[in-house]
Amino acid sequence: MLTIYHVPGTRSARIIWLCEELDHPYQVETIDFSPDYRASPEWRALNPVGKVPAMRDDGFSMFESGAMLQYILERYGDGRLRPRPGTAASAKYLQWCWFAEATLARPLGDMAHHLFLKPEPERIPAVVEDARRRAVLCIEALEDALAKRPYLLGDAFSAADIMMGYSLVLGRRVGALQPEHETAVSYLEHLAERPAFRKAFPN
Ligand SMILES: N[C@@H](CCC(=O)N[C@@H](CS)C(=O)NCC(=O)O)C(=O)O
Repeated sequence: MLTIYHVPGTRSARIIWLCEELDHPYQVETIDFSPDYRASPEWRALNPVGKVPAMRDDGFSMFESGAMLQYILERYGDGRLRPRPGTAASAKYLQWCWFAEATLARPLGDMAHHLFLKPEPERIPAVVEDARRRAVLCIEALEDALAKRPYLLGDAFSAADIMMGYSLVLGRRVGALQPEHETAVSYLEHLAERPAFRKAFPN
């Protein structure tokens, strides 16, 4: 059984969301998000840099939420939720998956670290403001792309929307996503209507 090592509200929600969309069986093991547990040899064996999530399937474990998503689609997707590899649509799909994690979530992570993850004396307000500017640039690029279509790839929901959906949940949490970002906010609200999203983010 595919096991998702989970902390509510974190990137492990992407994997629950995907499994729910695919109706693929999985089990959740909720873990302690404390820095001490994440620094433990037990957790480092699953995620060597002490981050969340990790996943186990078929006798191996892995880290990096985007890689888990691609693996699950390759192995269990039967062509669902992503365009056929090697096509122009697949290029755009990959672009948005990577953009969501590597370009948008990066400054959001910096904001999270300097707003609440680091001990208070180590937080640097200037880092938050710089990261906010970088994140807003990404949100504006996303809004341009979504101006004429409901999902990143057009009319069809894809796993790229799962990658982006979590990044926007984080963006809202750290305050980079603001009500003035009307297109991005209504895209996230639209994603949040999906039953699979509600399973991944029950609160
Ligand atoms: N690129 C990694 C990012 C993992 C990540 O930053 N996870 C967050 C929770 S969503 C975390 O563990 N943060 C704690 C930390 O960075 O110390 C992935 O997609 O799995």
